[in-house]
Amino acid sequence: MFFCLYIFLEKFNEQLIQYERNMHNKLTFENCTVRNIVLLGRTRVGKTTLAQVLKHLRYVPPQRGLHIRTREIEFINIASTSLKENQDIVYNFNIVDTPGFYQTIKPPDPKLSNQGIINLIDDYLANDRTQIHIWAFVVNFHDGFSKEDLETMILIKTHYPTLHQYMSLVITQCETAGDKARQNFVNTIFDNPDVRTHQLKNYFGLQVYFMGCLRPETSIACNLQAAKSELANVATMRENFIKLCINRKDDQDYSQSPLILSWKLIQRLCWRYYKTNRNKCLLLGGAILIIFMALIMNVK
Ligand SMILES: Nc1nc2c(ncn2[C@@H]2O[C@H](COP(=O)(O)OP(=O)(O)OP(=O)(O)O)[C@@H](O)[C@H]2O)c(=O)[nH]1
Ligand SMILES: [Mg+2]
Repeated sequence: MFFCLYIFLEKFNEQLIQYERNMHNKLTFENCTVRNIVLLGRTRVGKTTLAQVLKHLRYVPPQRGLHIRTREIEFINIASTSLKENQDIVYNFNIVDTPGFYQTIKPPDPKLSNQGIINLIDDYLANDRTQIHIWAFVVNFHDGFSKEDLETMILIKTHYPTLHQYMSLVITQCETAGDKARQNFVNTIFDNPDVRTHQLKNYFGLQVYFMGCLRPETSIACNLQAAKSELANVATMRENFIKLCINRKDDQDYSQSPLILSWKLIQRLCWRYYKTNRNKCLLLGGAILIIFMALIMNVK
């Protein structure tokens, strides 16, 4: 009896599918496998360039300037079907490009403090998307490992101490660097006494990746030979990073507990209120203290 019902349902579904095909329905949707990736690091290291290269291999950034580029959290959403060989999966990458720490600005422009940037990221985690598959801490090969990079790493580790399973170190501007030079650079970072003291190597549980882009100088000079060599290197590095993203399992995501998020939100709201209503808060604090003292004296 159940078997007959099953056969009947199968046939019914088959006929409906056939009917839908004949209708030439173009408005169909696929399920997406989502990967959320957050880029962090000092200003000017190449976070935005990295996001753009993931989107478009041949991306050429503007020539290097001194001042910040990303002023608030920006989202780059990209999707592709052909990332894993022989598998028809649609991958949807949401790349979260954050403003860089230790900002350098032209004088009249407002500057975000490091704590201000942490607050922006916390707000994003609390309000938008809390499941992050990969956090990428970005450092620039060309600039070397600076004091600000080190302090940014320590700040991130102090503020998000449980991220090590989700954290990768990405070294950008490696399009012309050989394997040996890259490895030396990684050794310089991990041999740094402060990096050792703060046990930062273990914090990058997802290991080290390299990135780069077509250099603006090569593009301006229309140097085809150099462009081909840079592009080949970028393609390999980009592929390795994309493989890291797609090979994460669906349950390998970082989400802060709602309790911690709510507590951080309350702290920030109180702090904001205090900054705008300092006198009221001092009066209120004083009143609470007096009531508290009076209660203790009464109990005695
Ligand atoms: N050749 C080369 N140049 C790069 C690379 N990444 C960044 N740059 C240069 O560095 C500049 C700054 O890069 P951005 O991607 O804007 O840096 P950012 O980390 O997003 O900076 P903020 O938004 O200020 O935090 C770019 O305009 C490029 O000139 C890279 O991989 N290769
Ligand atoms: Mg940027």
